[in-house]
Order: sequence, then structure tokens, then C-alpha cells
Amino acid sequence: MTTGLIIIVSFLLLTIVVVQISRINEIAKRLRGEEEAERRSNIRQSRYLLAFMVFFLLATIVSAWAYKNYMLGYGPHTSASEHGLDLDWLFNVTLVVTGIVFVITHIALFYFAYRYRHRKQAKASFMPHDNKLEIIWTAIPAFAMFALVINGLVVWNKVMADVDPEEDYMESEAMGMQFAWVLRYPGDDGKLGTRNFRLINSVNPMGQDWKDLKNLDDFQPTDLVLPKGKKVRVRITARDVLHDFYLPQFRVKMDAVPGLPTYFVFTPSKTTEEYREELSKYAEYQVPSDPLDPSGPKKWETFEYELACAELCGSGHYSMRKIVRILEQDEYDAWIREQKSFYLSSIRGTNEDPYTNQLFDFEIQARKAEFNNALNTAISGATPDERILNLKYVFFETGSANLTPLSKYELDNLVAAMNERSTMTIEVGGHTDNTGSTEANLTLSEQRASVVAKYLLNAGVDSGRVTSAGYGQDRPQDSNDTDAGRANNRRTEIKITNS
Ligand SMILES: [Cu+2]
Repeated sequence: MTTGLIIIVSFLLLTIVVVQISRINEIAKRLRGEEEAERRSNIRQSRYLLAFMVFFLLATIVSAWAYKNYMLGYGPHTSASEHGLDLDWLFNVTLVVTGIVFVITHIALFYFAYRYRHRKQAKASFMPHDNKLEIIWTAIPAFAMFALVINGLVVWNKVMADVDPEEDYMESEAMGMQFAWVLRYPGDDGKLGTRNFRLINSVNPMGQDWKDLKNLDDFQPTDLVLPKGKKVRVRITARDVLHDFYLPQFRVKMDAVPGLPTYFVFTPSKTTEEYREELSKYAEYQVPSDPLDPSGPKKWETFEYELACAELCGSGHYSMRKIVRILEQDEYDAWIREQKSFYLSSIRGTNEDPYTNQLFDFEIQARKAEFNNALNTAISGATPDERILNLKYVFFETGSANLTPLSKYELDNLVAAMNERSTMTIEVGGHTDNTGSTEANLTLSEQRASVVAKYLLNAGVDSGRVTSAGYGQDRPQDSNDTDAGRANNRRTEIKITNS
């Protein structure tokens, strides 16, 4: 029984062995076929790689050539600043060195993939160590890197150097905020006033401290305008998050960091006009600027330098663009003369103004000139009505006949005019708006006119030359329905009765 079982099992096992051996043969045969397929595929792919190498290198060179006139540093886009030429040179040196390495390594990469494709019986050569080879592939890159870094360091030190306080330069400021650049120039004093972030509000975007007199002539232009050939130091700050002050055509790029003032010093070397002229020599810029308007201006004609933000600073990042204009010195001087002090145009006389109780010298002068002009016009007036002059800057406290402190400047102009023209006689006339009762207004206007007359007498004007009269609300010059109209109606006039 046991022997029979053993025989049966042995027979079964033998059968399995025979079946397995025949299957191995089958598999081996199939394997040989697959090897053949694999061999062919290897050859094919190694050739594809070679073809790709040629295509890839050619495409790299052809596309670089095709787009060279659009790229900074090439064609018409040579740097528009002095230091930019050094940076472009540095960039080109690096490009040549890395370009050579790029071509060599890519040829080697694809050629080796072809040369060492799988082959039957091929054996890898065994090379555990080669001193000479290791010295070569360490020393050459080390030397190249050393040369590039030293070169870069020299240029870096030159480009990043701050100004020497003795040298001739101008300063301006750019503050990045979400999402705009605020620019600031010093006024006639050539000095930027102090700022304090605590003073920032909706009317004072930079937080200028108006108590610092240097701030009063600073102006905030829409465009960044600079003269050609003048060294400029830009103070760069940020109000909220990181921004980056980027002038691509000038190779200027500096982070604007909240709480950490940075700067960049550069000298523009090409005016906007000169840059456009250079662009006009290239076919790429001879096409219409707006493809929908083929007869419109060409690309080169509409070119503008730009200031951009190069730090992704939020959803409105793209809108942080400003136009940069480089002008010849005389054009720049003309532009400067047109600029209005931010303080005078936006702060003077508002709640923010710490100087509401005083006049600046230039304002006193301007008001004097304005008064004398108006006086001359009135004197030469043909009709009695034309011989009336409004004392524009004489004011009284509300509802009273007390002169405001600043009224004295206008009254002193009048005194000076009276002294200059010894035969001139005048009548001072008081007027009010229609607020309050008619009688009260009449009385008030009489009192006010007589206060002005008294001021003249006290200043030494002969009493025979000045009379006063109150007209109350009877002679409105403007509508009494608006604040501005009522203010115009509360006026003090002089009528020239003899010149
Ligand atoms: Cu930004």
C-alpha cells in the first residue's frame, strides 16, 4: 500500500518535472524573442535621442537668435543706465561660459545614451578611480566658478556702492504699497523731509511730518522723471508688504521692505527719445503698437520705460506700474518747474495743516502781488462799480467784528498802497450773507467796515482819506444757498473814490 502510494507520488512528481522543463524551454524561447525586440527598441531609441539632441540644440540657438531683439541686453535693449553695461557684460560672460558647458554636456548626454545603448555581451569597463580625471573635472569648474564669482563681486561692489556725500547727485523716493508706487521728490531745497509711519492716513500717504519744513516743498509726481546723465539715489521703502523696485531697462532691481529702507544708485544714460530712436531701427518695433489699429503709431513710437513691482505682493500686483521718463536736462528743469508741492496742493489749509495760523513768506509775497494787480485794475476802472476792490484775505471771526490774525497782511498791503498814492481816497464797505436778521447784519457790516477803517487810521493814513459804510446783506455777490457763496458774500470791499 505504502509502496504503491510512493510509486504514484513519484510518477506525479516526475510528470511535473517533465512539464516544467518543457515550459522552461518555451519561456526561454519567448525570452529570446523579447530580447530581440528589446534590442531593436534600444537601437531605435538611442537614435531618437541623437535626433532629439540635434533638434534641441538647434531650437535653442534658433529661438535665441529669433528673439534676441526682444531680450534685455541685446539688439536695441542695451542698458539705459551706466552700471547696466557692467551687469550686461557680466551676464554675457556667464552666458558664454555656461553656454559652452551646456552644449558640451548635452552633446555628451545624448551621444553617450546612443554609444552605450544595450548590446549583447557588452560589458561595462571597470574603473574604480582615476586621479587625473578627478583633478580635471574638479579643477576646471572650480577655476571657472572662481573667475565668475570674483568678476561678479567686482561688479557688485561697483553697482551697489552708495553715493559719496561730496559728489553731485539727486535723491528721490519710491514707496511701494498695495497696490501702487508713491514717488516723492525733494523740492527746491534738494532735501526730502522726514516721515513717520504713524502719520500715514488717507491724505498723507507717505506719513510726511509737516512740522519738518523740508517736507513743505516735496512733491509727488505721477511718473518717475529723471534727467539723463545725472546720478540718482532712490530711497526705496514699503508701506505694507514686500514689494520690489524694478526698472528693467536700467537694470535696477531692489526689494522694498517694510521697516527696512533700501536704496539704489544709478545714472540714466539714454533719454526715452533716444531709446525709441534705437528701437525704430529694428523691424520688430516697426509694427503697429495696437494690432487692431494698423494705421496707428508704431511700437517704437509708443515705447515707455517702466517701473514695475517685481515681488508678487497680492491680487493687484500687476497694477503697480509707473511710466519712467528720461529727459534732457533742460526738459527736466521745465518739468520740475511745473510740479506742485504736495503740501501746498493737498494739505495747506486742511485739518492736517499745522500752519493754518501763519503765512509763509512766498504766500505773503504772492498775496501782495495779487493785491497790487487788483488795485491797479480797480484804479483804471471806468465805472464806479469797476473801481471796487474786494479785500480777498480780510476775514472776521464768525458773527463779530474781530479781524482774524492773518487779515493784517492784506490790510498792510492796503496801507502801503495808501502811502504810495497820497491822493487816493477810499470808502471801506462791509457786506454779510443773509444768515440772521437784516438789522443785525447791517450793524455787523458797519462795525466791520469801521474796524478796517480804524486799522488804516492807526497805521497812519490820514482820516480824511477813508470813510466806511455797512451794506449788510443787501448786495450779495454770490448765491446765499451754498457755503462757498455765503463766504463770498461776507466780504469787505474798498471803493476808490479818488485816485
Ligand atoms: Cu508690489
